[in-house]
Amino acid sequence: MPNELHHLGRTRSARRSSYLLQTPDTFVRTQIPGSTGTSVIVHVSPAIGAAFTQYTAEFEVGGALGEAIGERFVYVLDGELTLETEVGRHTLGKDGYAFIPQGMQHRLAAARASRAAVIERSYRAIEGVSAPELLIGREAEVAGQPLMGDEALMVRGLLPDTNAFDFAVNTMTYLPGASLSLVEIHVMEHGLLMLDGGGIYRLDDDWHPVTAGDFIWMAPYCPQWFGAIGKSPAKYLIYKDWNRHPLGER
Ligand code: UGY
Ligand code: MN
Repeated sequence: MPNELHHLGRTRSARRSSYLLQTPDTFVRTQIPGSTGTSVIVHVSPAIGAAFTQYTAEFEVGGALGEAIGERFVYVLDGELTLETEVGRHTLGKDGYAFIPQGMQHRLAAARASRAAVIERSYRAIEGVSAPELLIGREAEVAGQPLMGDEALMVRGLLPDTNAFDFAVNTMTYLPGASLSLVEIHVMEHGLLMLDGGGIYRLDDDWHPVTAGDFIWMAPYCPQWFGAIGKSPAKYLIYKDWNRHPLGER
């Protein structure tokens, strides 16, 4: 879509070796095999060096997403999706989510026009630990925990923090003026979708204004910090690889 920011080739999007900031004016839609009536915006994939893929799926009425290659996490941004698996049928409304284990046959279909954040990766099994099972939830029903005791920054862990899971997906909600208490530098990579509000994201040695709708990929060890600005809370959905030995395959 034409956008004023594009006048003379300007955009807030930025691609550096340790991160990608992708703003909606630069989103390009494509299709993936097995899907019908559904476009995807692939935000990150192994093509950029990530060990996972994250995309936004935009479903027309009756649109559907086919099988996943690995394990799949789906978070409904708008609309309503029906998830059919061998063990039953579930309806996911806005803020509803599902974890679908690797190898589980399923179909995700839209009863009305819908959008969802989708994360997929190859599962890293641990000997002696049972693989995770299908999980359905609603973000609003997950209890928030203050990050390092900061009541102005609430974290909701959407998946259980057990060794069965090899990744975490959390929401983080910042009251206006709240910020991370440190510049984090860690081995885990992130896929981050801004859901509400905005602020300033420090990525590596750069500071970027960010707002709802933006996507960020942070490579392992990318220095990162966020401060919320504005009169309403800032909230993002964030993926990280988790609970695995660093010497294993990524
Ligand atoms: O979980 C995290 O690493 C999170 N605190 N990182 C972030 O918000 N950039
Ligand atoms: Mn982090």
